[in-house]
Amino acid sequence: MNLIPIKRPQLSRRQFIKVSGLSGMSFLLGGCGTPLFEDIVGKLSEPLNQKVEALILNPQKPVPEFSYSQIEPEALLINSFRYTPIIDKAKYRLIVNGEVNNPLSLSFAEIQSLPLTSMIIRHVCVEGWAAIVQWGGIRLQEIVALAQPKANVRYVYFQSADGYYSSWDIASSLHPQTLLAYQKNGEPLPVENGAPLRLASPIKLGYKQSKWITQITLASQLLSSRGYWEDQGYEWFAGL
Ligand SMILES: Nc1nc2c(c(=O)[nH]1)N[C@H]1C(S)=C(S)[C@@H](COP(=O)(O)O)O[C@H]1N2
Ligand SMILES: [Mo]
Repeated sequence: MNLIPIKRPQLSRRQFIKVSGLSGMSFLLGGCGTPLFEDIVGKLSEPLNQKVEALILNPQKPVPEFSYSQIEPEALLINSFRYTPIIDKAKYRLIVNGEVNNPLSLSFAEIQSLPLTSMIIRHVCVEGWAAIVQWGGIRLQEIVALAQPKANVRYVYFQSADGYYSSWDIASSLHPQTLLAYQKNGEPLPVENGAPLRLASPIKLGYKQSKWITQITLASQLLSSRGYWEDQGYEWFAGL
């Protein structure tokens, strides 16, 4: 599915250094060695577009979390509309593109080298079940910031390896508890639950929590294809 007419300017090294605030450092994103990648990530506090910066610097109110003893390891049912795609973590790439100045192609190792956030939240499926789960992963806001979004970004599209797709508003995407998770209840994320990478957030219903994410596209407009379930009449915002 082709969600977004992708306009992807290839910045020169000079331009990249300018927009990202990096200086005097050689870099290569997408296939770069980890030490260099860490240097780039270390510069995340550099200027971003104002709207994104405001949402990150004045974080939205966190949803209260649960304690370890409240985790319900058996309650999270597998809900997959199709098959379970098996993804080789060694070959995996997370593509981040669309309305960004710095398109990304991140390996699983690079994603894991970013700061790990853990949270214990309730997952709620519209089919009438819920589960308290611990998720560990990287905040989506870190990935968005790394990609240097343009000022017109308002939506985030997610594409999954099983053909699933969804879209979120930018504010929910930048919420401090919206994670790209690769751990569940302290263990590596099982493949049925979306390994290598899935969304996990206490502010949206289960069908917004895309599993097996391969591509994140920042967009200025909401298109007619908004999500697998959303396009069949399920509410788009789906807030909890
Ligand atoms: N790629 C993909 N993501 C998906 C789905 C799916 O079918 N494919 N189902 C959604 C629904 S409806 C729910 S409730 C949760 C279930 O997550 P789980 O299987 O890890 O419990 O995944 C969501 N993400
Ligand atoms: Mo669901």
